[in-house]
Amino acid sequence: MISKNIQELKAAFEAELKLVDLNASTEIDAIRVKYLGKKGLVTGLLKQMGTLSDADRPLFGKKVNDLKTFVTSEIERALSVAKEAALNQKLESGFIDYTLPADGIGAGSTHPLYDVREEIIDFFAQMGFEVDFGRDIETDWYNFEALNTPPDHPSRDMQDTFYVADKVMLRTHTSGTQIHYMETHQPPFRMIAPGHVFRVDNDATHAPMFQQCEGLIVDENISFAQLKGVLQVFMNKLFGPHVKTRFRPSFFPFTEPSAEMDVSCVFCDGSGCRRCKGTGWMEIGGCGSVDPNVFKNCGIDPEKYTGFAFGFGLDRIAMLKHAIPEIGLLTGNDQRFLSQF
Ligand code: FA5
Repeated sequence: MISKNIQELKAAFEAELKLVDLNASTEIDAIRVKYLGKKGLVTGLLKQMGTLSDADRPLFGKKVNDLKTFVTSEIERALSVAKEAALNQKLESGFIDYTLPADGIGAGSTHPLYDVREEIIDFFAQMGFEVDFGRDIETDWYNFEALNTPPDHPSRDMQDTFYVADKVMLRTHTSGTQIHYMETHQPPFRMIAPGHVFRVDNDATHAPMFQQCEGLIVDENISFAQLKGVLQVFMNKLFGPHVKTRFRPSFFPFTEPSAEMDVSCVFCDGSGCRRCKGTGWMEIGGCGSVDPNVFKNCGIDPEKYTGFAFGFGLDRIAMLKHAIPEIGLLTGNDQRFLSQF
């Protein structure tokens, strides 16, 4: 009889659980309370123990405990199904659980070219230079003609140009920004112009797109000696107090006299190594005293004013600072390379 009660209760529980909405954990919990609660039906069976003979009691006790274990595990199973269904429903409706641990994302860092540019801007801003970023696309006038480079001038071959239209090009150097600046400012002034430049050029140390920084000072009695002084202090700031500079005579149509500036090799301290091809020196940029024709093209009196200009490659500086063997690494966006900085 008692055994029959237990079996009926088990069947009733199973029937009830079958009918319950498995998405509704509150309904499942209500069944738990109904059967396993303090006043629940399974607990109630145990209270009948007192009415049984000593002989029947152990078997009855075991059967009630088996039923309790069965009901408990079925309730737990139903609750976990309900929990998963609820989570799926939330995910399908676009729910995002912000409390879940996230995938690790490494902290980024500034790009070495950006760092070099900021260092240059900081240095010259402290010396009173204004910053003009210029424009990536120039006309023939700003990129060449106003810089004393007429159409048939042989020096145009020094910089292979990407044209976007007739007499319109991606600038081949930042020197054109000098012209824009001189057209709109009267001396005395000092300015720098960092920015991207473009040339048909590609090997380990030359890229088709790279960055330059132009510099220009115009005032009365500006001399080449001052140019050398400024660039020497600048190189010491970039590469350290032991670095020396050297000015080799060169040619640019917009400066006279002109020079290429080298720094003593930062890898071998000037004694000669593989990177400086045994010379002990590395080229950084060009410079010179502003050609009077350039002043005339911009409406500045060359009898009254003199000036100096320089332009160097930021990629080259970053390569020297960080011993980067290939210029392409700087713009390749390879995470393994960038994460070193
Ligand atoms: C010029 O571009 C002149 N406008 C510099 C100048 C400015 C001279 C003002 C006088 C007065 P040059 O072509 O040498 O000069 O380039 C200057 C620097 O840009 C080079 O020393 C080098 O550091 C860098 N450079 C030139 N071509 C490339 C290239 N393809 N890839 C990376 N860097 C380059």
